[in-house]
Amino acid sequence: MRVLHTSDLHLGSRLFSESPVFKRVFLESLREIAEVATAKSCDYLVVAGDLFDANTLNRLDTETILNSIDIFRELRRGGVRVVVSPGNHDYHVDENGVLEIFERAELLLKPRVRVGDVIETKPLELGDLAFAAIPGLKNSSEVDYVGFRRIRVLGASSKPMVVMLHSIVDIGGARVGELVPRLSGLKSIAWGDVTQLFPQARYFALGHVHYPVPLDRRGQVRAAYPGAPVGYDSNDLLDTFFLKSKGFRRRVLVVDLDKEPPVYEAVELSNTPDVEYVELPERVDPATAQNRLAEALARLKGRWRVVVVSLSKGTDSNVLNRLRSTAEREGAFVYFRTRGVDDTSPFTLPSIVQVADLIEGEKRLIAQLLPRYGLKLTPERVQELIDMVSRGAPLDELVEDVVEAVSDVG
Ligand SMILES: [Mn+2]
Repeated sequence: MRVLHTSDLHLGSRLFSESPVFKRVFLESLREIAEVATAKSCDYLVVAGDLFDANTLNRLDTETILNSIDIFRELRRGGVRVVVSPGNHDYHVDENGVLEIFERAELLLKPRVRVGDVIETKPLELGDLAFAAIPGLKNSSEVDYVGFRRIRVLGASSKPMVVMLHSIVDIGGARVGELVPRLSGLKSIAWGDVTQLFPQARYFALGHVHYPVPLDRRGQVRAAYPGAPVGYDSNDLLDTFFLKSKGFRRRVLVVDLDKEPPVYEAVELSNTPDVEYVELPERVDPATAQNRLAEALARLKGRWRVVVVSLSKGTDSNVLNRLRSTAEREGAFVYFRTRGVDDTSPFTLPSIVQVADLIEGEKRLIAQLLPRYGLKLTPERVQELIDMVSRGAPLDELVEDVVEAVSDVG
């Protein structure tokens, strides 16, 4: 049995949304991954979370939906079965999100998972294998579920198991935070905890970490992160640049599960961004900036040429406009990062204290705004409604509550 393991495709991501051309890179990379699965005679395409960037259809564009349907249908016709577990971006609490729609249309298979006081996970038997999933959750709370033993594996299966896990896991005692500095200091799942939970696991197909771990091109593994094919923010683009400087491209893993321990081969993708990085000095003049961009563009090969430009806060907007139009003319994409503003890692979560401050600040702001709109609601009630939206509460329930709240005004 051979599986193609990928994760974090983030289809429908807004990363390149301003560019009608670059928007397509997510789908093109999915197409290439499907081709690799077929070319390498994989029985399964395993996506360990965040296949989609959002969890409901209305937050994804039609092109993304239609093209993904086409690609999954081709895979099915070719005899490759697609098994997907939810990540923190596409997990839907009521199990009626985009993954469930694709599942119902028989375009993908999804091991059953229910999140309540405990996470109940039911392995899905397919052929000679069983697939189990632990989803990625908001604020990485799946780490606590595992740590506090609040996971229940339902139904016994004697088949070798692929455990699809969307979280930060310290593989074999190696702390991911030490391997990927941007993740250091974040809570993670202990290796001993997952191996104890899933004693019959042959392979842990991990997702959530966008950087490939291990980096070697082939070897024996019990658990691995293939990394994101494209990523979803400029930090991922910088990681792509960093990987290139070490001689690596973004990749998927072909894992042979008949071997014990499994043997993997990293297949590098060509239909993903080739990235260069340029740091512009303070008060840079337009000519110098343009030269630096031209040099970077000349170093880029391939179809998706991306330059990440780091600049200081006060950089003249004329400079930005010129760089943007130069890149566009060249069929490339330029991504600006402002020093001192965009440096923070997207993985850094604010501490609980900061979150409490945010909620207080939000309440004060709402209190100031409400009279302006002639509304007599309490700020707390508005916050409840905001919470309902962010929890993804069903629309009819939401509308009902809003109507009720507004009619309270009298
Ligand atoms: Mn994720």
